Amino acid sequence: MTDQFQLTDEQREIQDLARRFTADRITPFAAEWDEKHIFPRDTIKAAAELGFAAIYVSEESGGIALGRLEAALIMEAMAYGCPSTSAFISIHNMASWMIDRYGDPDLKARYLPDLVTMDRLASYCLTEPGSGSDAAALKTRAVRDGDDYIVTGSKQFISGGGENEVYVTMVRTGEEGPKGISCLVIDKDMPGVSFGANERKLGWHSQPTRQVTFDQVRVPVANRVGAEGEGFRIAMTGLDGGRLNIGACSLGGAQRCLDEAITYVKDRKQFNKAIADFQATQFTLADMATELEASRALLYLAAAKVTADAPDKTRFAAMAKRLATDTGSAVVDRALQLHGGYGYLMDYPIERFWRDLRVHSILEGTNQVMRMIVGRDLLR
Ligand code: FAD
Ligand code: 2MC
Repeated sequence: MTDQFQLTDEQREIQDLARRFTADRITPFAAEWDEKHIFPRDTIKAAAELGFAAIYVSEESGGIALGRLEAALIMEAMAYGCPSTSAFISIHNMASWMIDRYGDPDLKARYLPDLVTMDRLASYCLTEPGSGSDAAALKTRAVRDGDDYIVTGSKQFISGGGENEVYVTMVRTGEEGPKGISCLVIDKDMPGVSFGANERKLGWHSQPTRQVTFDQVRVPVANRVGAEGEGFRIAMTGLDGGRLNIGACSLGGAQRCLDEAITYVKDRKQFNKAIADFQATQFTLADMATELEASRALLYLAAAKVTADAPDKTRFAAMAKRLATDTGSAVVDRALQLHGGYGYLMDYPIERFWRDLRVHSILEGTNQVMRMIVGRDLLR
């Protein structure tokens, strides 16, 4: 056995830091955020004080310049308390990294200082009402007018919509398809930006989701991230990391429910025995733990590949997201079953995790799209 399969001391320290933050600032409050639909802006800002707003943003830009495995460890730890809040912080990280990685020095200087501290929060805007999985079919148009673009169109399902100050937005500046797409940073307070109602959702209650509409919004050309026509590639490289984090959020949520189930079955008695004494219960727990560890191992490997910019990183990120999110939901579902009727009540945390994790198989690319990415790469 070599150190290849162990976390380093530094990685363990980061994991411990994120776990302590979660135990103090997230876990005790997450049920109330969910029930009352509270957006915990103060807690999110406190995460930034630990560097968690800019985990893989460079040090020159004020980030902590860690790798994707470290990011996954942080997301997994925070999701143990609240997957929705952890995923929200992940999206901010993804958008900030896109500006740092592809933006020019002026753009970085104007946006990143406030993003790394979370004085301003960032959304990622790709999906539109008519284009979800087929993201390259997006229609929001940006027409050049002197030193500005005039942006018109709508983005659907935007996490943080209406609340966040910065919108990293994919727009059409050229031909149909992926090559006609560019990436612009749009501010909440630019004239012509408006928001739909907060969507009423099954889970992810600790953060708002809204449609964002651009009505002839004048955006400086200086707010473009990368060159014209590079927006789709930039959006996709952002998602390589985002998908790892969403998978990590499922792992953290599922681990919490497994731990809750272990405690519960030792305590709960039926037929004059703890239900933990039934072999059916033990086999269920064994499968939950095994499948979770297997998903975790693949996700950590995929994270290492994204950090290393390996040629197969996109395929591995897609495989890991697909497996971790499907497995996470299956583990939580079995934890709910082991709690019997009590698992269905809001008095226990399981139903919240069940609702929160469900969307991870849909967003940041559905799990069918993940299979499409993997299948295409295998057949290339
Ligand atoms: P569709 O693309 O219409 O898909 C419907 C079904 O058809 C799915 O099962 C899909 O897998 C299947 N399907 C489609 N094409 C194929 C195919 N070729 N082969 C097989 N099956 C296929 N987007 C953002 O840009 N930013 C955000 O911040 C954001 N946050 C979100 C938050 C929430 C709570 C939700 C629910 C969504 C969010 N999204 C966001 C949007 C999300 O990424 C999309 O919902 C997702 O990509 C799927 O798009 P769609 O909903 O239009 O479904
Ligand atoms: N990294 C770098 N480049 C990439 C890439 C990646 N991961 N993926 C694609 N590209 C490039 C690709 O190489 C190609 O460039 P070129 O022609 O120069 O080779 C170009 O982008 C177009 O790629 P495809 O030909 O694969 O494009 P296609 O339109 O067939 O489909 C697909 C791509 C289905 C993978 C993409 O549309 C997709 O990921 N759809 C799902 C949308 C999604 O994930 N939405 C998430 C929204 S965010 C969210 O939900 C949040 C909660 C924040």
